[in-house]
Amino acid sequence: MKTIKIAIQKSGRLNEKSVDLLKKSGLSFENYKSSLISPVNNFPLEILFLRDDDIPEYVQDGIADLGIVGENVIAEKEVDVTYLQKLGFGKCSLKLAIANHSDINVLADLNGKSIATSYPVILNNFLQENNINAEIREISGSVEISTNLGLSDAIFDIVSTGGTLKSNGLKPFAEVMRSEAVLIGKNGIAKNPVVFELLQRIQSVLRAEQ
Ligand code: PRT
Ligand code: ZN
Repeated sequence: MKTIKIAIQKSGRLNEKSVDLLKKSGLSFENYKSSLISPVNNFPLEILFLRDDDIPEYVQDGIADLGIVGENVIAEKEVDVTYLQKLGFGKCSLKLAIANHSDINVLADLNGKSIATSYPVILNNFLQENNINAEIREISGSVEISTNLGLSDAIFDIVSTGGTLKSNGLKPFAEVMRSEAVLIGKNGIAKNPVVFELLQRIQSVLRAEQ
């Protein structure tokens, strides 16, 4: 039988907890050093270490059978994959935020304004659902400083503690989506006996941690 591949984040906020979860599920492997693929020594599985942005498409296209990634990234890529399990870590929220002294008070005030974000697809869907006509400025990082620099009237970004917003003179304005890390699979993979066994183990780790 073909070895099942699971894609996890190579480095960043989800790497350590993804590795921990798989290790607690009884899998023995080396965490990412320089090799992008690690075989699991005691289970018919290979771990692929990727940028989180690439994981949804790799799973949709079947290059990986499974993946661990934030719901925000899945929503942004608009992929067709199967949700297998919420994992309870990487929790955050995607929010619109404005400057403390902003004259924006209600959603409709965003009409004609510009919003900076790294999540243009999620933002565009939200604006369309709410009949708001605003300009989306896509930037790849440090979204929080764009308002101070006069590049945008509002931002749309991930918030967890809210500390980054605060230290940049911004305040949350509206929550658009909540997110946490999830286990996804390519469509149809849940029937695979190796995947079934792994899912059982993951679920018993999650139950024990509750
Ligand atoms: O290199 P790679 O592309 O793989 O990683 P990345 O830099 O794109 O992502 P990374 O590692 O920063 O985050 C991975 C995932 O963690 C995200 O896609 C979210 O699902 C989840 N997550 C949870 C977060 C946060 N919490 C978070 N706080 N992702 C980012 N942040 C950032 C946010 O962008 C903002 O700049 O932290 C800042 C805000 O934090 P607070 O606590 O000040 O509000
Ligand atoms: Zn990323």
